Amino acid sequence: MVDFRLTEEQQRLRELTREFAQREIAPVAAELDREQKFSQEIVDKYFEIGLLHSAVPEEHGGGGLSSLEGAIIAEELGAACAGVASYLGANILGLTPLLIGGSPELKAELLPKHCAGPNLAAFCLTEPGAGSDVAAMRTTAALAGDEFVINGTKHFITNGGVASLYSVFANEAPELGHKGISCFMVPANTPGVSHGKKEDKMGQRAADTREVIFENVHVPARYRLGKGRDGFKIAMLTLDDSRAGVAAAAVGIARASLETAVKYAKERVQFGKPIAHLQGIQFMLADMAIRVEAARLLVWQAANLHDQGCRNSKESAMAKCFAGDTAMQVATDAVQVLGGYGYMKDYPVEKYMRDAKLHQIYEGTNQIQRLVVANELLR
Ligand code: COS
Repeated sequence: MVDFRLTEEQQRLRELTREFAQREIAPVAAELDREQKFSQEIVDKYFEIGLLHSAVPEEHGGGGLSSLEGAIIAEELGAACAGVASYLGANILGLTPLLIGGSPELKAELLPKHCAGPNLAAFCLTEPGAGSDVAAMRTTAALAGDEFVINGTKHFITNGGVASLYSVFANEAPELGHKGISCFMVPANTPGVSHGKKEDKMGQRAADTREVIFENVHVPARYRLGKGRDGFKIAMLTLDDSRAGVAAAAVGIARASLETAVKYAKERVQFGKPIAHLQGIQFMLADMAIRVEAARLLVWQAANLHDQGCRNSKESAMAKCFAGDTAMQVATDAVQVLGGYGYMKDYPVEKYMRDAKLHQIYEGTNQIQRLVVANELLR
């Protein structure tokens, strides 16, 4: 049976998040964007309503929510401010490798402490010379007694300067390419960890995006996840999971763009009547609405598959690609519906358009998503 209805509990979760996002995030979104300001206050309040660590199982101090529920939340956050959605979501992204590959002992050591407060994690995969090509990473890890020593630089790291815990990918045997990569949990206060300057971004400016530098960083050998040298797979499994959430935030941008355009079209009078009466505008609004619904269905399918324990590489790549492209298209169309006003900062749609662009780039470019889909088709 296919049932697209949310349970009463899920509907309440959506209402709770929407109410929170519209009260605490939307009113400050323009300011955070303008000032390129990260707001810890929002993190604190999001923690207080119990959603910050929502994807972590309850036994480890988290909310125990499913991927589908994570997608419901992410859409609401994305509709309020994609930059904030990005940094709240990056906490879950940073913790997912630990959830996938951590031993029960390591989870028990790190997760309850992290989840007890408004703490953020960060996912340190990308490097200056290793974006789409993960296996080209140059960060190394060397075993020394009962510790690993990590050296290297990660960049474009969301929460880079504000996280207290990093999941860090490093190669133990560079000559083996992706087969040498391991993933390590690294507390931010470990000696040798530092970060670079905050990146000055086109959009999603509320998120703290930086280089994170590891210079002779010693971590206990037990902080290595999985069996070791299986970090590439941990990264791919993490991205399979996280892409649905990122896609959901993109749906949020698209939905907010559509809502703004509909409201404006009903109010804006030209040629003696609201422009909503013009078929040229109506067709644009209809196409925008069709794309939003289709994107949400792909997101829910990808998240639902994950919740059923099925591999969802293809479906999460499809969702991420389609939702990212949808956010860009629908935000651009919203600017067009608002005309000259849409291009001004007095209305939120120019921000939606700038924020949407990143959804075609991060968490794997949309070209990489198409590659993943094609690989699955041609396997
Ligand atoms: N789940 C489990 N295993 C996976 C997997 C997945 N989703 N995808 C690939 N693998 C495995 C493969 O089965 C293969 O295993 P073996 O070595 O045992 O044969 C291994 O990983 C290598 O796979 P592949 O040859 O497909 O890797 P490529 O180097 O060709 O890269 C892409 C694959 C391009 C898809 C990958 O590097 C990628 O997703 N890049 C984008 C990274 C990204 O999203 N960066 C954004 C930063 S995070 S914000």
